[in-house]
Amino acid sequence: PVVPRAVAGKSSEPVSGRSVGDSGDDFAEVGQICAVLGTQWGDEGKGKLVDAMAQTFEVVARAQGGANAGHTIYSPDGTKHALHLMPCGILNPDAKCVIGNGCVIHIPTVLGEIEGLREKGVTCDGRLFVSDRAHVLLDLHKEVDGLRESELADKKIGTTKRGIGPCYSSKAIRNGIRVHDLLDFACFERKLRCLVAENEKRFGSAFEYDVEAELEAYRGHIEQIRPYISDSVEILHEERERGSRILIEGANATMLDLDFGTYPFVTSSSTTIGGVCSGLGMAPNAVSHVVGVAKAYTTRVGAGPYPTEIHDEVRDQIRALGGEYGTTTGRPRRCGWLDIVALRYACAVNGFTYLNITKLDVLSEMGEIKVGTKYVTGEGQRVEWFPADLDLLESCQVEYETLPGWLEDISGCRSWQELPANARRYVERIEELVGVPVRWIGVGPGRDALITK
Ligand code: 2SA
Ligand code: GDP
Ligand code: MG
Repeated sequence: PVVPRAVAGKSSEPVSGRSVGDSGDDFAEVGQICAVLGTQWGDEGKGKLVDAMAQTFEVVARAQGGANAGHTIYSPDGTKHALHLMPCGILNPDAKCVIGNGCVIHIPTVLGEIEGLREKGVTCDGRLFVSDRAHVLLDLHKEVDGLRESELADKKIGTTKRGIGPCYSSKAIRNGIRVHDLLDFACFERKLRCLVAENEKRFGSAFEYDVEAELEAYRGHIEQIRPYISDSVEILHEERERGSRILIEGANATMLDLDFGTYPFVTSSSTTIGGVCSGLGMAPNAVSHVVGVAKAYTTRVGAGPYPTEIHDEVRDQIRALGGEYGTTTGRPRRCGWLDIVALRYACAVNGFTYLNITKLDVLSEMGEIKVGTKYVTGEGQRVEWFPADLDLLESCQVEYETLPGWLEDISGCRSWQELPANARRYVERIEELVGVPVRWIGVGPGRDALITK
C-alpha cells in the first residue's frame, strides 16, 4: 500500500492547489484499488466523489447494501441521476460496473435503473455485472420489513422499508435465494415458497403477499437480468491481475454498520472496510487506499442516538441549504454538527488514508461553526472513544469547539488557495483533530465542484 502524505501542519498557508480536471492524473495517488466509504450516518456525498473518481477507473464496484442506498450525482450537462443499486461509475461509458456478492438485489429496481439510464443515453449493456452470489431481495422481504417495523411500535429503526434487514436475515439463516438460483426457475420457485411458508407461520394473516404475482413477474425479470449475471469474484480478480484500476463504492456508512454502528439503529450490512473484502471477494492487501467521506457537518435519517444533533433553527437552515432530504424515501434528514469522536472512530475502524470533506459550501452562511470534540457523562467523565452503550451515549453532553465562519460564497472556488482563510482553517482543524489528511473538499453537487488540497 502507498503511504499517504503526512497531515499538513497547522500552517494556514495553502500546501498545494489544483482543481479536478487540471491534469489527466487526478486521483492517481489512490493507487490501483481504492475504496470510498461513508464515515458518518450516510449521505455524505459518496456518490459524487465516486462519480468524479470513476472517470479515471476501469471498474467501479458496489460491495454491500441494496436499494436503501441513494446516491445523487449530476452529469456535466446538469442531468440529475439518483442511483440506488447501480454503481455511480456507470456514467463513465468506459467503466465496467459490478454489483457484488455482498449486495442484496431487488431485481426490478436494477432493471428500472438500467432502463432509466438508457432513456438518458447511458447503456449498461456489456459493462454491468451482477454477482451470481448476491442475494435476491424480493417484494416478500419488503413486506416483512414493514411488518417488523410496525411491531416495533415506538422503537422503530426507521428503515427505508426496502427489505434490507429481512433479506440479510434470510442470507444469514441460510434460506436466502441467490442470483444464481434465478437461472433455474424450479429451484427459485421452491425456495421462494419455503420463504413464504416460513413468513406465513411467523406473521399469520398480517403477511399480505401475493406469491403467484411475484413468481409471474420474475419470469420476465429473469430474462431481462440474465445477460448481466456473472461471477463477479472472477471478473474482479482478472481485472486486478490485468492492472485495471478498481474503485469500490461504499453505501450507507460506518455509524450504520451492523457491527460498529449504533446497533440496533443500523443497517444490516458491513458498511466498513471488512464489508469491502467480503462483499467482493477482494483480499485486504489488494486495497491500496481507503477514502473516508465526511460531511462538513452531520446528518442522519431514521431513529437512533445522534450526539451532535441540532434541534433549533440552525437545523432548519442546514437542512434547507444542504437539501437534506432522503434520496430514496424523501424523508427530512436530522442535522447536526461535525462529530470528531465518531469520525476518529470511523478512521480507526476503516484505516482511512485520505478524507473527502463534502458540502463545505453549505456552512457558508454560518457566523460560527461548532465541532463536537468530546462527550462528557452526567458524572463529568470524559468519553473520547465512541461507546457501544447507547444509554451512555444518550446521557452524554457534547463538548464543542467553536470556529469562525467565512460568510462568503465558496461554491465557485476550485482551488485550495481560493478558499477563504477561515474555510481552510476549518478543514485544517479537522485534519488536526482526526489525524488523517483531507485530500478533497466538496463545494457543490456538480462533478467539478471538488477541490484537491
Ligand atoms: P435499512 O433500510 O434497513 O437499511 O435502514 C436501517 C437504518 O439505516 C439507515 N439508512 C440510511 N441512512 C441514510 N441514507 C440512506 N439512504 C437513503 C438516502 C435514505 C433515504 O440516500 O437518502 O432516502 O431515506 C440510508 N439507507 C439506510 C436508515 O435510515 C435506518 O436508520
Ligand atoms: P451518498 O449517499 O453519500 O452518495 O449521498 P447522497 O447522494 O444521498 O446525498 C448527498 C447530497 O449532497 C446529494 O444531493 C449530492 O448531490 C449533494 N452533494 C454532494 N457533495 C456536495 C457538496 O460538496 N456540496 C453540496 N452543496 N452538495 C453536495
Ligand atoms: Mg444517500
